Amino acid sequence: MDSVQKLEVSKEKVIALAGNPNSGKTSIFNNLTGSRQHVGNWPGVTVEKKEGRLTYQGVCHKIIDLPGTYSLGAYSEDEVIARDFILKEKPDVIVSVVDASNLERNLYLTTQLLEMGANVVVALNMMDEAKARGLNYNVQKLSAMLGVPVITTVATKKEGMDQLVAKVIEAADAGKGSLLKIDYGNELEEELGQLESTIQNHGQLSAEYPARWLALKMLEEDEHIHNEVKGRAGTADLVAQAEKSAAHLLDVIGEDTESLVADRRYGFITGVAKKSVTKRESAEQRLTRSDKIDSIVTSRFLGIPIFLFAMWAVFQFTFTLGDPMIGWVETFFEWFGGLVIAGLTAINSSDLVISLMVDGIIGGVGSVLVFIPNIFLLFLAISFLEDSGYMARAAYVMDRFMNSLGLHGKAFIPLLVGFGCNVPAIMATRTLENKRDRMVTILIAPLMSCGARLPVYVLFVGAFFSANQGLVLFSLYILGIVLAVIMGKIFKTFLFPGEASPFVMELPPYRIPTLKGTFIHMWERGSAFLKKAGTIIFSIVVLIWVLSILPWGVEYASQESLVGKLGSFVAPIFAPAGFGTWEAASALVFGILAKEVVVGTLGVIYGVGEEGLATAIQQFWTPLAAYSFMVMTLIYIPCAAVIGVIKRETNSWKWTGFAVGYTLALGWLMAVIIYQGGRLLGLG
Ligand code: BGO
Repeated sequence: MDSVQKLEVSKEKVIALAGNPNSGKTSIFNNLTGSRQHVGNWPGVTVEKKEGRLTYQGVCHKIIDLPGTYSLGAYSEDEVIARDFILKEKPDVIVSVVDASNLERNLYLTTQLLEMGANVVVALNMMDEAKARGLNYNVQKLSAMLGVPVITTVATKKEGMDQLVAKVIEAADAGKGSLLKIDYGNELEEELGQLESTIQNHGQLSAEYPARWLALKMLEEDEHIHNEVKGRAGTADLVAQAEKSAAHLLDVIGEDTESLVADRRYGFITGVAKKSVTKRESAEQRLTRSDKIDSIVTSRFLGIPIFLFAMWAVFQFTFTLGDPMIGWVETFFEWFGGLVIAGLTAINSSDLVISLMVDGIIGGVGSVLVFIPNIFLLFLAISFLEDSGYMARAAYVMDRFMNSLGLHGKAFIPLLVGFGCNVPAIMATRTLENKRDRMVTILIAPLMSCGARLPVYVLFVGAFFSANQGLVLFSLYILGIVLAVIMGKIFKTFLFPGEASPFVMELPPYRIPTLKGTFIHMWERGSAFLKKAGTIIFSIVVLIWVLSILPWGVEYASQESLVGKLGSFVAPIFAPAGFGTWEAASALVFGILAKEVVVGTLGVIYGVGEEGLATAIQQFWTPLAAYSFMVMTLIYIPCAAVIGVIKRETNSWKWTGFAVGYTLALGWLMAVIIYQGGRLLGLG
């Protein structure tokens, strides 16, 4: 008997109850412990500490009632007690008592527990109240999104108690919980990642605290944690790094990290609530400002039209403001070209050097740089939409649409990133846990029209479709999205079948973006293009120039030059698509190195001259052929950097080769269909 009792005592698990005041925590505590309660104080303070015992299948467990709190910051004694107990005593299970009639407010504490990596079981209490208020729960979804068991209870009627106890013991036996990772946005995540690695180098700290949680608290400048870390030996580097990061974030975001974290956490919670609870509308139900806007922006019928309108408005903005700026940059390069010729002639430079400078470098790099204003304006508009909170809604709307096709909705976030550049888009697929969903998204991401394709569009749209610039550009971006969805469906059905895993789309509250923040985000994206123009594109146009003057003695950039011969060899393939000239073919071949180079190559071959590149291409393309050429540029073979990142992320040459092959075939097919179809309709 004695030995049995000893065995039972050694198995005793510690179960803590956490929850907001009035969530029904005491009622659940009483139900679980019956009369076996002990009331005392938490050490060193006058806050009441209640402990009790629960016997389940002959095994006794200790139940601790934590003080009722809304959060686990360090603002009140109650919060500090609850937090310290979780961190230091590491209870086997925490029952997060949630008032189901007030899910969003209550989940704030739950998400904090999950971010600490606690082993949580949610008691979704007051289900009777929730029902009376017309709330309908999808408990399975809620549980899948939080990644922990959720048991519905009505504590006053002892409903759900047996299931709760069984689940709690099961969780206690299973051991550690899973760590919830809320996405705190690029800037914060970057700083968080760096701080996390530094923490991991401090063995003692990372053994005591979850590294990501500690990093977050340090960035939030949580005084309690700050002092705790500061008090340890050898943490000066960590403290200094955290202070520097927090100051940097304050500068970039324009608000303190704590508010940003709270916003994002509520964004996550709003996403969870939106998917797991439906409300029977009642007139008194108060809608917050964001809810009111969302009721229109994410509505079933208006969501997609509003998204399309927003995209159209972005392109209209890009052109209306960008057009005059192109003129200024062109004038600058004409002037600069003239200056270089005059300078080089004055110092008796050879014709070859003048040609390299004027035809090669200024013609090639200059013809790409001309479109920098459009690229920056596009990124300005996208940054504005992102910072305002709209992009998250666009992803939410598309999530529903993608889900209806059996695709993973979260895939749309990386795809939206692809509007800037496909490289980070493919890297962003790491947020998809399921390998199959991830592969599908990697394969379709290159179909999203990145900023590097923009110079090609702006050149051709300006030359051939001046009356409907925004609309034509819009059609190309939409074509990219539509093809991505169609190909995604095909890949998902035939190559990577399987159920989509559940996920939460964060919906942060709407806000008016700050001018500084929007410009910083625009600069972060746009400056990469400037850098690229000065390095990669510069090198490639010099290479193309060399190929244009060889073999020695040939007429510059003629069909007999090496570039001409290469283009002529490939050109027949493109004849059915309407652009079977050697110039177009070599532009596409070199465009594989970087998409802007399509324009750069044309710049080198035609020269920017006095009449400009746009006038030059008007002689060789018809509007229909120009459109099919733009479609080809959009779809065919991802650029070298994207091919590289696909290889790295898929770790497979087979799938990298597949991405190259299918985009080439699809691009060619679409261009031919558009060109031949257009001709049949008498368009060219
Ligand atoms: C009073 N359903 C309903 N409807 N009520 C519940 C439930 C539930 O599932 N669970 C708890 N309550 P605590 P904290 C009260 O005390 O356990 C009720 O702070 C009253 N008291 O009965 O104390 C519970 O420990 C007079 O209500 O929560 C209690 O987390 C009139 O929610 C309240 C009406 O529960 C808070 C209610 C004198």
